[in-house]
Amino acid sequence: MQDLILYHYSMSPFSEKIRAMLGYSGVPWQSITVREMPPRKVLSILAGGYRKVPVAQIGADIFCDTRTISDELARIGNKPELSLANQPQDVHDFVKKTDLEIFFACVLSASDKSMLKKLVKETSLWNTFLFLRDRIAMGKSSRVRTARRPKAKAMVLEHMANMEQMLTQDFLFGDKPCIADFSAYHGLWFVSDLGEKKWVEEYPKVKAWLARMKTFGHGDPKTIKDKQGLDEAKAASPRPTPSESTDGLTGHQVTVAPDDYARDPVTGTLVFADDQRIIISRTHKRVGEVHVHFPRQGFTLEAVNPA
Ligand SMILES: N[C@@H](CCC(=O)N[C@@H](CS)C(=O)NCC(=O)O)C(=O)O
Repeated sequence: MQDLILYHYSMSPFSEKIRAMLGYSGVPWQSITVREMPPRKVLSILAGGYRKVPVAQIGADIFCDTRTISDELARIGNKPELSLANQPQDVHDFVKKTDLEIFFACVLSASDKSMLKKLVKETSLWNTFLFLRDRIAMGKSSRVRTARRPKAKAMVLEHMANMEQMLTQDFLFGDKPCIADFSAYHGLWFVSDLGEKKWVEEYPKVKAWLARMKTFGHGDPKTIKDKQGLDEAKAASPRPTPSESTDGLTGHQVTVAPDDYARDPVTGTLVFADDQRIIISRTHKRVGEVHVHFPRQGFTLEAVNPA
């Protein structure tokens, strides 16, 4: 089996969530850095216009959203605690809130002039202008209601206070980490590391937990070029689907899109859908056929030409 390829960029919190899971699981990986905003040619070939990051690839299977990527890491690394599917309801509730409401609160409250300066330093002034323009446009088409900055900061502090109560053991739901720890980690990483906010100082257990999460590192990725990712997809065939798909749209042209923000649709032929996963087949002359995987929850699935 080919090593997993992660398409990501350094300042992306959801990418950091997966990088930390890769460190924790010890799954070998290859790294392809993408721009902070579209156009991202390699991802438009492989994932057909899905515009969120990160995206992962194993051969001719492409995984969109950190939920499908973490399912793969759980399977390959034999770490079932990384899959949401194996978790009790309280973990589901925590992850849902943390990956959306709290993520936005972290980003809004910690993004300031010094963060923009970092982006200018890491990329360029022009890139930073394009980034801001892109995110403003993305915000306009978003269906997520976000808090204003002072409220966002209050939400982050309340979240930390809640975590401080939860941390009676080394990790949020026990003595070893699970998907909830990684969901909580990436937002606070953004606030504390990129945003350099000292808010965690008031919460000693959260501070110690954050340090513990960082010890997982990112593993030892091999940096490769876009071309290698595309060549790997071309050389492989999509793996068999998990079971027979019984969804009525199977075999039809469909669009799949996130239902919250960055809702750009991806078109393909539905090959599998159940209550956990959607898989569509897409063909591109550069790579041949690929299967693109999405979580079922949080995505719309529609026929292209409904009867
Ligand atoms: N639900 C998605 C969220 C991913 C997400 O929002 N990623 C951010 C970067 S951290 C993004 O894609 N922003 C827009 C972009 O980079 O084009 C997941 O779990 O992967």
